[in-house]
Amino acid sequence: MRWSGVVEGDSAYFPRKKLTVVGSGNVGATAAFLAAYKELGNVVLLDVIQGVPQGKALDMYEASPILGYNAQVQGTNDYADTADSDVVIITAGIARKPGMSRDDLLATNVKIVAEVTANIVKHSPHCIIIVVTNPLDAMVYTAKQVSGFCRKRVIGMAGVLDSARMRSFIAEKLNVSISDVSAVVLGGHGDSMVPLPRYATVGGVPLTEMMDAKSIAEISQRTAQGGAEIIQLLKTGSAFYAPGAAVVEMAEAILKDQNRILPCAAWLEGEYGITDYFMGVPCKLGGGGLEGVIELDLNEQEQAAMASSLDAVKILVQQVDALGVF
Ligand code: A3D
Repeated sequence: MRWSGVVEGDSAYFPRKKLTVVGSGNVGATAAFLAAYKELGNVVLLDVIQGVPQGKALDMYEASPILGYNAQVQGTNDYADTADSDVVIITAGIARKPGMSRDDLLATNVKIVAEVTANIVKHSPHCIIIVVTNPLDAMVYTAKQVSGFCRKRVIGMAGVLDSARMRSFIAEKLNVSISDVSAVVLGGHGDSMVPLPRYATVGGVPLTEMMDAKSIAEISQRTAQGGAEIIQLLKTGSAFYAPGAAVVEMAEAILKDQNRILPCAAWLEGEYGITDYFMGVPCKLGGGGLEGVIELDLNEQEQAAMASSLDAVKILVQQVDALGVF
């Protein structure tokens, strides 16, 4: 039998999209696996630790005949292998342990994210970067400053996760399918995040008509503490299944040009009265990355919550600037 496959250079050759995940720890490996499983493209998993990204990538590739996905998964310690990625997800850094706030990670992770971003930009000058490393609002700012990319190409993952937590708590409480629950969480990705129950719906019906105010307040509070709740249980690390799924939802929206409306940390240029800070807001994500920001009408209480969340973000940014890393 003879077979002649289509090779590079043929007019019919359509290379797959390329997704790099930096950091092959809990979040990075989960994201890489989900991205491969969803066939978003070929996946490169990079870490500073020798052997771990290679081992995890090989393990994922060996799962592909069972799960039936067509994606190459490559583990590496060399940024040359990430060249010409369409999307790069940054999860490199240290994670929270019990008793630590997200902000405690700042000094260590700024240096890591700055170094990672410089390497990414060198090898994939046209990529779109999605940052996951905490404290998220400070790290996505670091990636934007170091890359010099416009706001369309540097986005932070937080709102998709926080909203998913809120959606799951609502669905659990009302005993309805999570498919019918939509919710949005805005603001920074810290204790001052801003769940917006007024904009949550269940099967199109406003949540405020489906649930009493006390239960809604409890769910909003649990959402804001969602990361800490998992850390208390795990003791040695922080959440990774939902964060991995959340960042892959964003990557999919970009790689498949889906024009999804998802809450993300976006660099604001006047929206919500905020300029030159990242804040969690409803975004349109498509092939160009951040393709738009939706400005919701906020009531006085919601505006005050956004203002105090912005104050928390500003403190983080000041701390980053004071380190003088870039
Ligand atoms: P972990 O399992 O420790 O993995 C981090 C990985 O980064 C490790 O494998 C490290 O070896 C690697 N790493 C460290 N320095 C570098 C470097 N310079 N270059 C490449 N790789 C490096 O942590 P994790 O996966 O649980 O969490 C990763 C980050 O995501 C942490 O900062 C978490 O706090 C953060 N996180 C954010 C969210 C958000 O919602 C924003 C959710 C969950 C985790």
